[in-house]
Amino acid sequence: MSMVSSRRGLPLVLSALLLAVLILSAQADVKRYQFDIVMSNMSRLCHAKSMVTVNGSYPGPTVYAREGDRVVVRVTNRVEHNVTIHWHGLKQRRNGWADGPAYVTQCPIQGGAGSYTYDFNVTGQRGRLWWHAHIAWLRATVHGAIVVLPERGVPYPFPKPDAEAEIILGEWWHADVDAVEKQGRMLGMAPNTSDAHTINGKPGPLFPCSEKHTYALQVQWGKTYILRVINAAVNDELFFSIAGHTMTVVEIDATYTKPLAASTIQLSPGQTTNVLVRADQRPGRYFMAAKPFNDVPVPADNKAATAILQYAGVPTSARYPADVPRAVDRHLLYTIGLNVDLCASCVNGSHLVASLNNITFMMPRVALLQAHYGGLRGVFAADFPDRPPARFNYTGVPLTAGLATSLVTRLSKLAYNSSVELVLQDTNLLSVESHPFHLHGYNFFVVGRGLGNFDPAKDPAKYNLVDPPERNTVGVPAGGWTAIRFRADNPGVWFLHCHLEVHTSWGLKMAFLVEDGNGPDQSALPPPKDLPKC
Ligand SMILES: *[C@@H]1O[C@H](CO)[C@@H](O)[C@H](O)[C@H]1NC(C)=O
Ligand SMILES: *[C@@H]1O[C@H](CO)[C@@H](O)[C@H](O)[C@H]1NC(C)=O
Ligand SMILES: *[C@@H]1O[C@H](CO)[C@@H](O)[C@H](O)[C@H]1NC(C)=O
Ligand SMILES: *[C@@H]1O[C@H](CO)[C@@H](O)[C@H](O)[C@H]1NC(C)=O
Ligand SMILES: *[C@@H]1O[C@H](CO)[C@@H](O)[C@H](O)[C@H]1NC(C)=O
Ligand SMILES: *[C@@H]1O[C@H](CO)[C@@H](O)[C@H](O)[C@H]1NC(C)=O
Ligand SMILES: *[C@@H]1O[C@H](CO)[C@@H](O)[C@H](O)[C@H]1NC(C)=O
Ligand SMILES: *[C@@H]1O[C@H](CO)[C@@H](O)[C@H](O)[C@H]1NC(C)=O
Ligand SMILES: *[C@@H]1O[C@H](CO)[C@@H](O)[C@H](O)[C@H]1NC(C)=O
Ligand SMILES: [Cu+2]
Repeated sequence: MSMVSSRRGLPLVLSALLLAVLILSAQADVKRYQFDIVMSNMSRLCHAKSMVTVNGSYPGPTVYAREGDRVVVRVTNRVEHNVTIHWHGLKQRRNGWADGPAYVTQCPIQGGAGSYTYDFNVTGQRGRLWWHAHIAWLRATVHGAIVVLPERGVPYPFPKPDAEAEIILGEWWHADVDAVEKQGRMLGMAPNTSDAHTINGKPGPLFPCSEKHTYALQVQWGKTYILRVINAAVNDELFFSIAGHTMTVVEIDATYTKPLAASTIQLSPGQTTNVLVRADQRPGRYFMAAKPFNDVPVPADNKAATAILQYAGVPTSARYPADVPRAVDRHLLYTIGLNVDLCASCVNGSHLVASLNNITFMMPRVALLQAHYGGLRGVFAADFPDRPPARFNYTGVPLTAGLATSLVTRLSKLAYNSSVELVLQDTNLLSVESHPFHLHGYNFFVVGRGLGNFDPAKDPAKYNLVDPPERNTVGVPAGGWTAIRFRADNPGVWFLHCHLEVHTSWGLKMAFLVEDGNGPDQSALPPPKDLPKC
């Protein structure tokens, strides 16, 4: 009897110990941060400027976490501006309360020491993302990186780099960005363009200023670096390259991707790209450069040769296989328009606006998520149309008459766990232009894109449903279309908007209201007690 039990007991104790070790090693940490929103006097680009920052740094502090961790960031607002912070690309499962876009998921954190604690779990994601203010144009100076390391013991699916570095691309105005935005709004025209682009907050030696503010990354010959490139610019899509060096793209928007060698990468505001770079050239100094992509009003011939570089040792079947919805429950087609509406308070009596399906999104005065779960009526209608009101030759000759839109707050209601296909179609209302679209609360699969008008009879046959890129921000080509798919399994109110801030201000945005499911973990969490009020 005792023999038997001791024989059995030993393996039991051992496996219990092993289990404890496993649980301990997999145990999630709580990462706590305090963000103080303060005015900082910065001298850059031959100009001194008082600007809104987190803790006086530009770019702001990096948030580090490991997959599975809980992140708690208490934000205290010590400036006059209202502020919110968005954790760009974090899926915030059932937890829209921590997502951050002002008047969509929360009322702003008000000046004069208002505070709010963003409390969220980083679940099922690893990689590089970023955080930024999500109100007016404040994100110009209020942004920083988020690093989510893989769970302990889980390697990267590419050779381990020797070191890592952040490359944050930004856009700089000598003037106060609030004033720039307000002036544009008052005139009803495009606001002033920026004065410089920056790499890690610095414009570099080519900028005409006697004092040279230049970021330099020290590398050692023979070593491999991972550069986490983030486009934090407000309005500009940017090219990035390093003289004499090839970059290998291994991750986009915190999703591992097939390695791709490139001499130049392009990022839209909101996108993040991780590249491996081997310091294998003759020792010396090489330029890193970011340059804006200038849209032309006709589809450009952008022929570029691309290749796939498959590293030895990288498994061909991905650890995170693409889970692309094959069947589609809801087909959505949204036209993107640049329009002109009447405006009594504007200098010219009219102003530039932008629209999706001819709707210029009107920001509500209370947060949509709060209104939805608080049962507040009259804040929004949940009847955003699935298709444009009229069919026309979207990308034909420029249309310059009949440009009026309707200014309303309409949301599109999606059934829990329905599979959704959204085709974003650029139009030649005023002019074609490329637009980076960002969806909150989700990653999506980019299943197709093309120039001209989307053809529902022919184009779906060309979709990539096998290994499409998975991301949170995608470019719609000028005079073209992009098709994305996602499964609406995260209940709440989620913002969809162009990530060029100038277009967002003009109303190029809408929100999805994803219904709760019936299961125990299929509804939004209750709101936090310190959620700011409007
Ligand atoms: C920001 O400043 C506050 C107050 O000095 C400090 O407690 C906090 O740790 C700082 N946060 C970061 C992320 O550096
Ligand atoms: C920043 O500079 C402005 C004028 O240049 C000055 O009025 C203000 O007091 C300064 N603020 C701080 C915190 O130094
Ligand atoms: C985070 O995870 C913990 C542990 O599973 C859970 O208790 C908590 O409710 C989660 N918080 C959010 C905001 O999802
Ligand atoms: C915008 O640019 C114009 C022309 O350079 C200048 O006069 C104006 O002051 C600028 N606006 C702001 C808000 O800086
Ligand atoms: C508005 O007025 C300005 C100055 O008179 C003019 O340059 C501009 O073209 C006008 N814009 C529109 C959209 O009518
Ligand atoms: C749309 O307009 C373009 C450019 O004017 C033209 O080439 C094309 O044939 C038109 N398409 C249709 C369906 O009318
Ligand atoms: C867009 O809506 C406005 C306002 O309701 C209307 O005047 C205009 O005709 C509509 N345009 C299209 C293309 O449907
Ligand atoms: C969502 O739908 C997919 C496809 O029908 C199904 O496999 C999955 O189990 C559903 N998930 C939930 C939580 O209902
Ligand atoms: C800040 O937000 C509150 C709540 O929405 C609003 O009443 C107030 O006018 C805003 N203040 C500023 C300076 O925009
Ligand atoms: Cu846009």
